[in-house]
Amino acid sequence: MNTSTLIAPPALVRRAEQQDTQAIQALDSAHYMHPFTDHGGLATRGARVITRADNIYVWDSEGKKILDAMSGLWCVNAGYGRKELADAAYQQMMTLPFYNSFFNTTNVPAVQLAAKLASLAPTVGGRSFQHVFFSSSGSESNDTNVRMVRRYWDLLGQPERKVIISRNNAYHGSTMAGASLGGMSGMHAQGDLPIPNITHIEQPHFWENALGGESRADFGLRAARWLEEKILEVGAHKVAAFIAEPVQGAGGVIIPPETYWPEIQRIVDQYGILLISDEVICAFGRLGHWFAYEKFGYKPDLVTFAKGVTSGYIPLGGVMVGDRVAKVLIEHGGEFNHGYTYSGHPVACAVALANLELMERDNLVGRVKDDIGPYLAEQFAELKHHPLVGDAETCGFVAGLVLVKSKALRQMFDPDLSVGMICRGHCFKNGLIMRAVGDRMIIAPPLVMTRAQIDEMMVLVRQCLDATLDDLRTAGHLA
Ligand code: PXG
Repeated sequence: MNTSTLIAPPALVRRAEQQDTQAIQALDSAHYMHPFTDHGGLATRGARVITRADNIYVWDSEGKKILDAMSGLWCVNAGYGRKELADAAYQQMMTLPFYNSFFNTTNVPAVQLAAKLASLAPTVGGRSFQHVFFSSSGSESNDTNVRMVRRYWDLLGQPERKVIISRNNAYHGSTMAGASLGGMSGMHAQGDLPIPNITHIEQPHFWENALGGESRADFGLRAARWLEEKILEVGAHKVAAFIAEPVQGAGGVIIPPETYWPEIQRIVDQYGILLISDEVICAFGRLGHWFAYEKFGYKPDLVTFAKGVTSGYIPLGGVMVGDRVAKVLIEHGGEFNHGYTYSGHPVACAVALANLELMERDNLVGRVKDDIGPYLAEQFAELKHHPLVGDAETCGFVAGLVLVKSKALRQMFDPDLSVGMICRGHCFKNGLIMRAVGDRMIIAPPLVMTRAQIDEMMVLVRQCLDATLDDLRTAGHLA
């Protein structure tokens, strides 16, 4: 059947909510290959069709209202329906919808955004960020990092420094370099990854990797020293950089112990290697700071950003280039043979400027730090009393809880039971979007959320946990 005759695409865009859901699903599975999706399975199940959004809610094609506790995909920091961002895009499109930044050319929004980001990035330990390289996504930005780091060491006469160390269960994107830097075994298994000269150490995941009786502080130091062991194993003279997320996002909201980052800083300083902070999720208020390295007090050389810079309204990413790298590239580099058609896209940059202005005006970063962040932490901590919850942690406006079979024995469920997916199913049914990563349930809500909306979300979270518990008891998996 040629399903494209069912609905003409322009009509689909104009009147999505009045369309027959099944017809949209048929057209979807006939033509649209989704990211990270079992396409055969999706064709059988049919995709959920999201048609509109406002504030912290999205609606599907059946008219169901859903509280989006994942901010789209960790990105809609300013919430949905912000007219200021639509106006900025409209005005920029009418003025200059596109021009490139190659061949000695620039455009005003890109210049203004670079300067704005430089002013927002705090100087730590005398290191500042005066330069920005733009891309359109987190993955592209990490490809830029690989190119930049290797160029840096080449220019310094140390071309043998090629190895970039990352961590298992990290997420750094889905391009060849991004997926290789990432530590997702499922991604490495497809397409001969990682590419050469990328290697991984274990993640600082207290629940999974701490020894019996080990304190968080001791575990944090031990986990950081895995980096030192790897540097010595590879040979310090061959190591170019270490890349890490301040708090792992896609890996399941893994919050490192407080001792972790200071020890990582000691190690990268001792061996002179570059430090890349991948803040695609953690920057722009997510952890209560414009940039997350400030929260943990470490001193990166390069910072990856994307998502929240435009609150996801339009694709934009980039790399904040610290003085140490910028100086070498600018003063000794000549032409850097790297860049994208859409580097410094004027419309994306104009939307980012409007987004940052709005975030400043509404104090979205400050309220995560001092108001709704601490409030979410209090509410989430209460979940530790729930029989299914082994641990519940927050950091700014991300939170994760682990579903366990026995708290006393620190015993997890059999992965084949897919307990996280059972819980996620109840979330959707109850009108809540929460992600499941294995048996970790995670949230990263829009930063505009009110305390009353946090209460509303917590009611839904508890209902989903209770329903999951009922299912497990009924099926005889719990006493
Ligand atoms: N780095 C980090 C830390 C990310 O979280 C990327 C890079 C790649 O960004 P782009 O824009 O190329 O997607 C990300 C993206 C999930 C999920 O399942 C998370 C991301 C992307 C898709 C799914 O939690 N993060």
